Amino acid sequence: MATKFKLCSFKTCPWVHRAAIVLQEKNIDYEIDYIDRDNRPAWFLAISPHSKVPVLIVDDDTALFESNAIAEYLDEVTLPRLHPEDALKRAYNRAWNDFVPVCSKITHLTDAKNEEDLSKRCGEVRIIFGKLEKALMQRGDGRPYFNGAEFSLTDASYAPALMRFTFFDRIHPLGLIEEFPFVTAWRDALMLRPSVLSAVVPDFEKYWQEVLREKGGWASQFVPGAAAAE
Ligand SMILES: N[C@@H](CCC(=O)N[C@@H](CS)C(=O)NCC(=O)O)C(=O)O
Repeated sequence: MATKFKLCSFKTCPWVHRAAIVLQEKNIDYEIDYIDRDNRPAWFLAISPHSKVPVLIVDDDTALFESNAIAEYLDEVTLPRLHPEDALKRAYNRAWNDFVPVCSKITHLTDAKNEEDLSKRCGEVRIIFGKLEKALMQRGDGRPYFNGAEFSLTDASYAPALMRFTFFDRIHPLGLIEEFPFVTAWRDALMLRPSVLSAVVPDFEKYWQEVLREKGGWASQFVPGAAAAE
């Protein structure tokens, strides 16, 4: 049995962020190993079937991959439970956790090739926010989190994308999330949650900006201090 869980990571990965939020919510002592994305070590490739992070090394025999499986496992073995007790609510939360991969459309706003492409991508994000708004309105349990007062695995699932959206929105205001008051309030609560803030590298917003600037794509012009694109 490993003495500590080890989370294999890239610094900006939202899926790692999700797993790290769950570790932090449960006060689990863990190590984080940031590996080189462009030169993934052989030991990592041997334990990650699709060569992706996160991987959680649980013990000498077992490494878990897929952020959702990691989150579910941690929730089963360590209190406090972050899934609702009620079976139907739990299933509903799991359904929304399965929906979270669409959030790559949110995090990839940074890949916009020009104004027109950004506007098309914003249209896709608007559809996602519309679906989340409806779910948040229907849940009827009050704010601030997905299920109401209690932070859940579903909050951990969406916080990474909503944080990265917020970073983008701060350097290039889109006026988009404001169309969805429930999503805005949810995002605001998640952006204040200590686990969400501390499950990333220190000064993460600056680091995220630096990565965007270094990528040198069209959207990098919005990073403070960057030269405007032609
Ligand atoms: N479904 C996976 C997605 C993980 C994922 O896409 N990780 C990215 C980093 S953010 C990755 O490792 N990409 C490397 C690659 O695609 O080669 C999960 O939830 O863990």
